[in-house]
Amino acid sequence: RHKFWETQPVGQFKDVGDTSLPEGPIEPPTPLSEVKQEPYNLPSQYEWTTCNMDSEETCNEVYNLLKNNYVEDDENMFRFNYSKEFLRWALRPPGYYKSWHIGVRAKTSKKLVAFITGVPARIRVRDEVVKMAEINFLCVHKKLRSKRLAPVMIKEVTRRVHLENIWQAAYTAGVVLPTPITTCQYWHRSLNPKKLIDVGFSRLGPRMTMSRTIKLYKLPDQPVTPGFRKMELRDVPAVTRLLRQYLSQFVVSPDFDENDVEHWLLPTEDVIDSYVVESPKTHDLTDFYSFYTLSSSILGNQNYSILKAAYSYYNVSTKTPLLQLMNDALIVAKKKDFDVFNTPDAMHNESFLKELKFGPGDGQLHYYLYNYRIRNALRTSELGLVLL
Ligand code: YNC
Ligand code: MG
Repeated sequence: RHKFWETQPVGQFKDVGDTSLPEGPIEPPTPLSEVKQEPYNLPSQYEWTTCNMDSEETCNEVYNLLKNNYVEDDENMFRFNYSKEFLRWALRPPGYYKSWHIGVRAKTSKKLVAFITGVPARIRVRDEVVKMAEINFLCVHKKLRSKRLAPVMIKEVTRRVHLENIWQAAYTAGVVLPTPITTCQYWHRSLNPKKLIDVGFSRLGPRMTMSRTIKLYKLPDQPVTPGFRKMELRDVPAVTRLLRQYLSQFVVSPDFDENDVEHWLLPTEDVIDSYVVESPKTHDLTDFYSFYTLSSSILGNQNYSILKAAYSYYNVSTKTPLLQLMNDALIVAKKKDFDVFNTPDAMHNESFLKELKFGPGDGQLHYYLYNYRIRNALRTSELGLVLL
C-alpha cells in the first residue's frame, strides 16, 4: 500500500498495538563513513540545488513555488501563503544547516520545481532528549505530481541529515502515513465573521443573521489582564524558564534553551507575536502567549485574495487563567486585523475552545516521528509540540 513508506524506519501499521516492541530508535545510527556521499539520482531533466535563504532572489523563488503549489484545503478554496520573512524565520533557527534547504530545478530553464527542508531541533520524548530534524515545506510543482519525486526528496533530505550525525526527525502531514504519534484538529475562532462567510471559510449558522453573527464574535477593544505587554529581549531568560517548566508535562515537546526562545518566541513583525504578563507587584513573569502569522491565498474569489490568520503557538499560564489569557490573545489578534485565530487541540488548548467560540475545522494534522518508535499513540493533550 505504501511502496515507499514500507521501506522506511517508521512505525508500521502491522506493528500497531504490539507492546513487545521497545520505545526509541528503530534503527541504530550507521558509521558516518557508510552514509552515501553522493546525492540520490533525479530524473535526468532535473538537478539538485541548495537554496540559500539569505539570497533575496532564491527566497523569492521558494516563496513563489510554495505560493502556487503548497498545501490547500480539501475543497481547494485556500492555499497557504507563507511570507518570505516567515520562511526565513522558520528555516534559519540556531544551528541551522544550509544544506538542509533543498530544491530541485529543471536543468534547462533552471526553474525551481520542488523543495523540502529540515531544521535541527532537540525534541524530548518522555525523559529522553533527542537531536532531530524538523522536516517541512515538502512541495512538488503541480505539473510534476504523482511521478514519485517525493520519495527521492525525502531520501535526499534524510541523507543530508545523516551526514550531520542526526538520525531522527519530526514532521506533520495532512495525509495518513505509517504511523501517526497523534492526530490534531485545528479549531478556528472568527475575528472578522463577515469576510469569513463571504469567502466561504465559514457559513452563517442556522437561524443566524449576519448582524447577530457579528455581535456573537465581537471582542473588547483592549486586553483585560493587568501587566500584559509585548515580550522583549530582556524577557528571554524568564520566558525560557516558564516554557521549559510548562512543556515538561507533555510526552513530546521541544527542549528549548535561551537561544531557541530568542529565535522562536521573540516578536518579529508579521511573523511571530509574543506577550508576557508581568506581575505589577513583583515584576515576575507569570504567563505567556504567542501566535504566528500565516496567511492563505483565497482561490477564485472576486472580492478578497488573502485570508489573514493567526496561529496559536506556545502559551503558558501560571497565574492568569488560560481562558482569560487566550481571550486577550484574540483581542490582540483582532486589533492587528487578523480575520481568524487558529488553534490545534494540543497541550491544554481544549480547555478554552468551546467557551471562546472556536469551531472545529475539517482536515486533520497527523504528527510523525522518523526512526523513533512510540508504543501507543498519544492523546492530543499529551503533545507539547507545534510545527509550522
Ligand atoms: C507527505 N506530505 O504516501 P507511498 S507536509 C510524506 N509527507 O509514498 P509522489 C508523502 N510523504 O505511500 P506527489 C506526503 N505526501 O507510496 C505524499 N507522500 O509509500 C508519499 N502537495 O510520491 C506518498 N506538502 O512524488 C507516497 O507524490 C509518495 O507528486 C508519493 O508529491 C507529494 O512538508 C507532495 O501537501 C506532498 O506538493 C510533494 O503532493 C505533493 O503527490 C505536494 O508520486 C502539496 O509520497 C503540498 C503538500 C506536504 C506538506 C511536509 C512534511 C513532509 C515530511 C516528509 C517525510 C520526512 C521524513 C523524515 C526525513 C528526515 C529523516 C532523518 C533522519
Ligand atoms: Mg512526483
